[in-house]
Amino acid sequence: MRGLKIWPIAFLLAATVFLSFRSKPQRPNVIFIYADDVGFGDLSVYGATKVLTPHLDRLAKEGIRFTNAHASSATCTPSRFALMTGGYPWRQKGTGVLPGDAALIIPTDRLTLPGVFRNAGYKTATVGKWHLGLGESGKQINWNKPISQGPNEVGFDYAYFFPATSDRVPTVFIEDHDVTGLDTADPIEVDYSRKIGNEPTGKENPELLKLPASPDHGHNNTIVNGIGRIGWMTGGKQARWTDEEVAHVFLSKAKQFIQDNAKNPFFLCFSLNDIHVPRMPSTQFKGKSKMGLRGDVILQMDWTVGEILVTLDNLGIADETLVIFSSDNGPVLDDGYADRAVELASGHKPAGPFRGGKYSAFEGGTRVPWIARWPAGIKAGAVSDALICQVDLLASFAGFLGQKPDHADAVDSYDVMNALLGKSQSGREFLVKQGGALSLTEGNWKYIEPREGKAYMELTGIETGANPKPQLYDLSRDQGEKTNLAEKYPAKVKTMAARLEKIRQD
Ligand code: NG6
Ligand code: CA
Repeated sequence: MRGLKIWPIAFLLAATVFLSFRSKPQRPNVIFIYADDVGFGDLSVYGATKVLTPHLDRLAKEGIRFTNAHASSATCTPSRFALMTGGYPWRQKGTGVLPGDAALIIPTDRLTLPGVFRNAGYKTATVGKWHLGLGESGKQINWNKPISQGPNEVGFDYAYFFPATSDRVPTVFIEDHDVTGLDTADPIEVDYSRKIGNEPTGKENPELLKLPASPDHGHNNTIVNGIGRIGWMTGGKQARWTDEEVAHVFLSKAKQFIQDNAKNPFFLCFSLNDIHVPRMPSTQFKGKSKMGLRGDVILQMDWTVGEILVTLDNLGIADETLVIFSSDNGPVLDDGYADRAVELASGHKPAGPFRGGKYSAFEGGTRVPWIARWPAGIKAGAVSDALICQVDLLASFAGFLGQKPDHADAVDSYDVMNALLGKSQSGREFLVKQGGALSLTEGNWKYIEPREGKAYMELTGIETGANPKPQLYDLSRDQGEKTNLAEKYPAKVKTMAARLEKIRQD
């Protein structure tokens, strides 16, 4: 008799232990791989057929793939600002694409995404592109001394990065506060307003270029490694990078950080240079795609992701590591260099089914790939159409790690962790995005506010979404934003315009 009574109790106990083990939020390592300018249609798992991305396809197969995920803006700096701060970038002045000598735009007293992880006892690092400014505002950066403010001052224990974009000077790597490999006898100077020194420029010596600039784009200042850059620099010859090596250098630093922290929780923001211009793949990938240099760097980017996955496998930490892959803005074919991306695309649709691309208020500007894998926490092979945005990572991880940030610390960030982990199909209820004009997405509806300006940028071949009249699209029937319903539904336009205005005032 007694024995029989014990069984249900033992079962209950075992079930409780099992359930509490399952539901107890474990603390995975988190690697956020942030690709540059990769469009919704650039990965085979999102429908690309002219270029294949087997490693990202594997990531999706072993994790969850999102179809309604967004960068907050259609260019890099503002998207990164939102990712880091949990706030819409347009609330703060000076958050547009920064030159290479800009001051740090993230206030050092603000809660940041790496700060959330640091508060939870994680080791944090950023490796790759930075593009959020360095040093104090109003002070010129002295590249030859430790640089006072940067990633380390906004939450990263370790940082290995380049200051802006690979098409902007200075073309050097920085480790924490110092330019790496700098010969102090050859100091670096940088200027964005006028030519300094007497090194050749793309404008004066186009015959020296191995990758010519597209006409009129302006990538024709100082030539480094046979490529004209935006901005002028002198000195630092020994420290200058070789473009063909950038992906490998960043990967080796990312791997090192992972290895060094395999036994403790870590957060790594791995911010790839690929597939931004100048597209200069390593020898390993040159000519390996059928789409020219842009295709080659897609292969290189995919391989990089694969290398991270192999590193996790080798260290035996794949199960307890959440890997997220996304992109900072939509795609562009011609972004300033004559790399034949347009001509060789031959039917490839970098933005997939969406209109516009990088710089645009249409979906192509901000709707980006988003894949997440966490074997211990995400069901493999899921696809989700929950509305999520990179601005949400701050509140989502804060909640997940048991923190409650003040509203002011994460104004626009929502805890959508259940959606991120595939536990719920509903994400945000609404989202404001920036691509020149601001837009408001609410359920199936998207409203783009009126904006004067060019509807089409000839240089990049991109529709900007600018229109002096309001635009309203029903994304459930018209994901390509072809039919403007604003005149048909004036009341809807009115409520959405008013809501956008209210959010702007928040
Ligand atoms: C633009 C550059 C473009 C790219 C972009 C930033 C010109 C004409 N174009 O101003 O080449 O560097 O800035 O890209 O200079 S982003 O991905 O970092 O936002
Ligand atoms: Ca970008």
